[in-house]
Amino acid sequence: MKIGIVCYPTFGGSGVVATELGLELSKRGHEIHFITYSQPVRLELLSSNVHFHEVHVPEYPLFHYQPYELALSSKLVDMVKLYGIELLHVHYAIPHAYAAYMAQQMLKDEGISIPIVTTLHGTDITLVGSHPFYKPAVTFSINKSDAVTSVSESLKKDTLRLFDIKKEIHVVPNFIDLEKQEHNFTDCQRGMLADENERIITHISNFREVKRIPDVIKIFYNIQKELPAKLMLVGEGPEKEGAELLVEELGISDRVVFLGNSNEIDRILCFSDLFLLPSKTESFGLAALEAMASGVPVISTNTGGLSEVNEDGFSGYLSDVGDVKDMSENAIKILSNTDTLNSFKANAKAQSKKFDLRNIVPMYEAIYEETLKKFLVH
Ligand code: GMT
Repeated sequence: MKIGIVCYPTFGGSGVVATELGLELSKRGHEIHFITYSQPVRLELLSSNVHFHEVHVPEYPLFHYQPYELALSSKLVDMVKLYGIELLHVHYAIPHAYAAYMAQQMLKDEGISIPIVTTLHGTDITLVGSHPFYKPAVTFSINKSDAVTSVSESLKKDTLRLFDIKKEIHVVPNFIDLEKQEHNFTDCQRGMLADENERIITHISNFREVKRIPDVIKIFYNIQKELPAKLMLVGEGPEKEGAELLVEELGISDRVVFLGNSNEIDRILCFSDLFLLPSKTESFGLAALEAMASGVPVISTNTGGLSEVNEDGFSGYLSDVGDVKDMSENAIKILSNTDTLNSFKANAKAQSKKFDLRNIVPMYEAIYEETLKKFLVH
């Protein structure tokens, strides 16, 4: 099948999922065309089955806002015609589902039919999409998609609660390539960042307010009072400056390392003992799954889809949003005894197996086939 994938090319979870999905589909014989404004960060290897088409938005002084969705829909039309793309899979409703619908209508005018599969990732629904400024356009684009998927049951419920949706929503959870994980980094080189007796705690995100970075730091502050530990903060975003100030204020600068954005997440997780994700909202929590696949237990909140990923008392613990005390106590419970830590590490790995890409990617393939079949009949 020739599939066009539209996504954000950044370090955000939706872009990562879209890229890993495209790469796996290409291995399974499909021809994949990534169409976005720059090369997705995890798209390192281009092969004869994987193409990347950049969307340019020409600067024009008259435009106060550059019209990306216009440029994207035009690019989609051109690429569908040039490469004979049979289906568009758009990740993140805003503005991708909207632009894809426009492309679909333009192509229809030229006698070309192409179905759209839209995957909802979370913030396009829970934070941005439901804002009154966007809601009518988001509702319209979801309802006009030929198939709709969401990354968790919780996100499906939120979508149905917040929007007037007439389409069936298929839940297809995010996934992880466990085989790739197995082969990566047997030599973790943890000595480069921490002493032998120190526990390594990690947080990875885009440092937006929703990630509750001050909670990450406060939980770590409580942990390091009880046992020797280091905190690795991975990512960049608006909350980073405040985080640096809080770390200094608490007098723990020598125990906190800011690593910035990284393409070496596997390497960092390889030497981590515990992952912190105290988010205010999280439709799935791909970062938590990536941690678990590396055998790192997760201390998270119980918001959104996190309880579908992290099993309380098994792969880690879940607490209410903002309950720093409970999250700190749970973290210390796991970290203070090596046997307990090792059994949580093994459990985390076992839990991640539920999300092996070999089980999940065929779910997308089945949706593509079903959608194409229905679409061609009409
Ligand atoms: O969490 C973010 O800020 C990034 C965001 C995105 O759209 O890239 O992540 C969302 O999609 C991920 C992939 O499906 C999910 O794992 C994240 O839970 C979800 N984020 C939120 O719901 C806040």
